[in-house]
Amino acid sequence: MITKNIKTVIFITLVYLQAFGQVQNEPITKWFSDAKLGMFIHFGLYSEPAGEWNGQRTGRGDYAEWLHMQGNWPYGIEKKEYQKLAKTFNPKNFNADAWIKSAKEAGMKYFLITAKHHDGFALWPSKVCKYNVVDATPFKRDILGELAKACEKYGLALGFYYSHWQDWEHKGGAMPPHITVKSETLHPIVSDADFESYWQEKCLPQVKELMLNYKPKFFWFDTWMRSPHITEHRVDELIKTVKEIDETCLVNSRIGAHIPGIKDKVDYISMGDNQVPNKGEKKVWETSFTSQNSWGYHKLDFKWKDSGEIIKVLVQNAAHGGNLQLNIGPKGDGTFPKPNVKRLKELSAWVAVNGEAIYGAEPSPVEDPDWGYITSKTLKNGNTKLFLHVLNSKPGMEIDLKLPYAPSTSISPKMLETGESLYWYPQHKKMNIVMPHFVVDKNVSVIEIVLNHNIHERAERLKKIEAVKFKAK
Ligand code: FHN
Repeated sequence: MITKNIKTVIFITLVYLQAFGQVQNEPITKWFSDAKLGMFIHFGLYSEPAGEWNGQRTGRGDYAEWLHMQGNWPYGIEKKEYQKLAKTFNPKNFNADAWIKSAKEAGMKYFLITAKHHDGFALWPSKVCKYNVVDATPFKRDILGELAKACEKYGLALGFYYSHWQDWEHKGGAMPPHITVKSETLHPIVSDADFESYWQEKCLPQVKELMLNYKPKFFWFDTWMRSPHITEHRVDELIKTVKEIDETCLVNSRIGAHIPGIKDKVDYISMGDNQVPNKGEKKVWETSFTSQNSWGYHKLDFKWKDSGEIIKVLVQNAAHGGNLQLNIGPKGDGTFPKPNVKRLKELSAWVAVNGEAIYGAEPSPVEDPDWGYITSKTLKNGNTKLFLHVLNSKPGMEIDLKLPYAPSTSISPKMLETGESLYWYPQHKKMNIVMPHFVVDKNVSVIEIVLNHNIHERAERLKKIEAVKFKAK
């Protein structure tokens, strides 16, 4: 009887919330914009040769995942030769649980993997094409299936990168947009009829298969320049394929980066590779950021970014309303390269004490200061908490926080990590704050300030007053 009553109360509450908009109004992108940090993985046949072919480094751009086209530069590797990699692809130490656990520990809220990259090879047992991990390799395990289970276990949202434009396996898939050697064009553009056959026979059915088999929360499609094949009609068709199965599954803007108005068609915006903008977008957005120069693991690429740089990009994006998707290229045996293991641990240490300043945070109406970035949160009582992310802090250094109005003297800034209260003094429309004498974090130290009002509302009001004054003049 009691259980029945509880069920009825829950049902009525849900109906009420639906009817009055609280559930309905929550955008489908809310989880994504709250998340702020995700893991991106480039893993495939190219992970074993890792940027080297017959003792030679990959040409141009140093992208290990481009080996098929950039090994034996500029000619690329013959299809038959490249595809032989499948016969020995056997990442024996691949452990989905370990990957997702380390993403979780590093503070990542979602996980994105190359289900199919440009080489056309699928990391799941696709019924659409035998060029996949179960049918074509000795490994014979459903990598995506294992990862999907681990994501569920650790509570991470799962997403798939799917190369819908470039596909070097299917005869109709788009080929690299270049190159003329001794007046011969290496990859003549595929005809629209051939591309259409790829689109109908492989791309759309595989995306459907991914949707039905693994129920991803988002897709990351990849174009980065004008393409005659990726027309508005095809973009609409692809979006429809996803949304017909789950309308809450998110789709990114690089599904058709060159199409005018693309941002209005999609759920979130993907920046260019490693692009960290100085201001936000109207929609939620993300930067995909490499750990090395290459996306896939490259054994000769030593340009590893340090964790300080990664954390700075994380806070810069958060302050502008965007996410950071940190890319990792696992090695051919299925393990993460040592520099990644180290950086994930460092990231984990930073978010463990400063996560509050990132997750679910919003930009503040204060413009970027010269010492770092600012995020904000609205507290339950409507007041604002500001988080000041101070880069490269020095002992006793003074920073100033410019406010849209004179600061109230009851404000008390504190270090988020240690709880130390900081000395500060008001000036006209600004607070001067003195940093601790012991540096809290050499990369990004965070100060929290609880305001006794809502800064967004106040800034809005002031803007309106200014506008009225301006009109009156
Ligand atoms: O060509 C790909 C590249 O290999 C990688 O996947 C990146 C990720 O953003 N996207 C393309 C280049 O922009």
